[in-house]
Amino acid sequence: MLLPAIRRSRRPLRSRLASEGGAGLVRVCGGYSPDVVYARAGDPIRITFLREETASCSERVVFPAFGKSAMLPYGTSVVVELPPSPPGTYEFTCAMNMLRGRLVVEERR
Ligand SMILES: [Cu+2]
Repeated sequence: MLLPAIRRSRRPLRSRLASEGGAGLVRVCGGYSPDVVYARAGDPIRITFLREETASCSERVVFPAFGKSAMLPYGTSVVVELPPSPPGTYEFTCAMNMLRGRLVVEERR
């Protein structure tokens, strides 16, 4: 977000910041896309999941560090709200810990 558009980055493609009005959209189909979501430290976090498959593996997403999980009905946007958090990387997974993604909370500048 803060990088000039012309600068090439090897980092994974960024979704919009999950802390900016819930714009972090993660599609769920055989995995999480994107599998890295960014938020700013100290801001409430909203991540929207849209599950585009019926495979039961992905029917629940779990945020272990937050003690939070959510069911993801097929084809329905589900918003997961997490509290403002310190900088760090927080994993999210399916209930079997097979599908994995990361929430990266970045220092405020
Ligand atoms: Cu699974």
